Amino acid sequence: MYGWTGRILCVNLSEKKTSVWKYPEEWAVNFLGGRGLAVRILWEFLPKGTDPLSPHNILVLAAGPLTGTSFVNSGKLVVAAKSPLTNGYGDGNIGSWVAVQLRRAGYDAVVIEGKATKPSYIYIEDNSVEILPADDLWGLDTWEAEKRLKEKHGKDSGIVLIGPAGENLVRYATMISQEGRAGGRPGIGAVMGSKKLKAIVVHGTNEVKVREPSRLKKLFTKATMDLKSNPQYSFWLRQGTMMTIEWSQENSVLPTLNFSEGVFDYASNIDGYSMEKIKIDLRSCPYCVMPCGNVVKDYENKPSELDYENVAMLGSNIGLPDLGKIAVLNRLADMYGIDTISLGNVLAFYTECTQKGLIETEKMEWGDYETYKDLVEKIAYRKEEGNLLAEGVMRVSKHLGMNSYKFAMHVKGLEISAYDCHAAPAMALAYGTAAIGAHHKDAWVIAWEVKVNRFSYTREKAAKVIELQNIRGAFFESLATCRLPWVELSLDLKYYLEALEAATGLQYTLDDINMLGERIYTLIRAFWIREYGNWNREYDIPPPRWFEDPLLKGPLRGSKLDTEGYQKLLDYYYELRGWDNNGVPRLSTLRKLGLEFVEPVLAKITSLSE
Ligand code: PTT
Ligand code: SF4
Repeated sequence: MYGWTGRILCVNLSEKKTSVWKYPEEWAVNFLGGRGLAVRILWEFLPKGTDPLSPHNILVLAAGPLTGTSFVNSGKLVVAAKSPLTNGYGDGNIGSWVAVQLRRAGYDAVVIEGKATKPSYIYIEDNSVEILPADDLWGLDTWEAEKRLKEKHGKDSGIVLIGPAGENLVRYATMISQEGRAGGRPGIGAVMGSKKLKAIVVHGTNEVKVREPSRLKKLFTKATMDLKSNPQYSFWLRQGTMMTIEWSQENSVLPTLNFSEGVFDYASNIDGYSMEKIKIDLRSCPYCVMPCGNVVKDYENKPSELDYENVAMLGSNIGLPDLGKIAVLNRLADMYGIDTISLGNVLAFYTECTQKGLIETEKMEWGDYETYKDLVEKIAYRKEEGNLLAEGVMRVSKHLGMNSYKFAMHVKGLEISAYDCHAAPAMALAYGTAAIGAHHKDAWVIAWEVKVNRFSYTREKAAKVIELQNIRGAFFESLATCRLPWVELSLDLKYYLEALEAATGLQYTLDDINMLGERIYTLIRAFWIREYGNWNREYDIPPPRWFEDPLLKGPLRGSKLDTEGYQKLLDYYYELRGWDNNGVPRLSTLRKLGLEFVEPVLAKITSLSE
């Protein structure tokens, strides 16, 4: 086998045992790596109904066939587990040297189960794997702990780790790497914390074996030249994802005051140009040729790495108009290891609840920086009201009851990322049907939707969501490389197919990629159904706010989603996916995609249509 190492490292923390598993070649060919491999592993080995915070949950770190080959922007890794936030499939994609080092060490993935008796970390150096004590690291923030691990194991170590939020089982705790890379929105950091696992440190000394090394090198050079000659390249280096603030404001999709509006009066204070004024550095994931890690000096004169999502969720969505202060909240989130998107949702939801008198506490004002800063710490340490807020919007809303569910902005328990959908039905569908709950990574259809008719509910829109989910949510997540060269600088998909062929010797066509998407999406859907049991289409519907409370400001004032229209979109979506009208995959679809092994499990839970 070329491209893949064919080996998965298995670590059982309870038994303090490690082993190497040579996984079936068919898994590599049909699921590629990253997300595809992760869900295949979870389906096979995670006992149905596992409590996500119990030792039985399985944590998967999965690279892809191009990782570590130095192909453009290939230093990415998927981290997955059953999510403590959603109780369904959860993952994230993190840029980290762990991705590269893991493959150099000879593994495509690491699978971690069990629970250590005391704080520990895993140290991997090629075939040598140790479970080491982490008592002196437990309690430290991610920056300090990573610094100490580097002092001990060398600067070039790949390290992913958690902060106090993961240790304290905040349900939206993430993994952090390199101080500003975060991955695993649906609480993958809490899964690590529940296993008393502070960090994973990796060193590899081998080269990843590819079929045609010189062809891959040539492709890398050509792709780099293509990217660098794109007219947008220099502006990308200036602003990266931060350019999206201006775009979102212009298109009335900038999440504002808990997703009640799509425009923010102070958008220009927090956009890419304001960011450029306080920018001090530019960082990147490994092997990146178009770096986008904009580091700014924050309000407390410390470095903080900003992205669009962080700024929109901790800025306009909580009514905070000062980029330096937003950067402080963002830095704290990185140091504690909390997902910024969920955090921005929780803070906004809490503010609105106090304003509506649903919580017996002083009424909060939008943009109240000091209180927000205080709350971030309370959440990380589960202190006072932070203990409830650490549960995430869905559980806080269930706890408070009344009408709070109407403005609790999540799908399946995962808080919504930074695009308002009052006037974007396809994007609402993308959130409704994304693989992990409301995240934009699978289908960022909004860029296309604002150019076509924003208010229509057509079959074409459902088809576009699926097309993007298959390419972004399945192909890129399973290659595990960064998708931004394709999204932002139009790098042709054919490069990736050629690179795959040069690495593995296998020819994948665009049709194969589409099929891969159908297979991975359908298996992920089966996983949700298996874990939920009582599946129904209600789980695929975004919160009532977008259907009931129209926009009050901006050029699209008065807009809201149409309930019937959305149901129609969902019908089209299910039909095109080959799922029944409850969103359950049909037998014929399972068979077409080679997912027959799913059949007996689902058949015990629900009736399967032909
Ligand atoms: C991703 C989500 C995003 S998506 C952002 S900003 W974005 C937030 N970043 C956070 C952060 O930072 N700190 C923190 N404590 N929490 C954060 N939560 C949010 O997490 C990220 C980039 C970005 S920046 C994007 S769009 C692209 N995402 C990719 C993806 O998902 N897949 C892929 N194949 N390539 C991608 N390339 C881009 O990567 P999650 P990163 Mg991320 C500080 O983690 O769980 O997937 O959620 O990985 O290395 O930080 O790179 O405007
Ligand atoms: Fe990482 Fe940004 Fe480069 Fe993608 S474009 S690899 S997210 S630095």
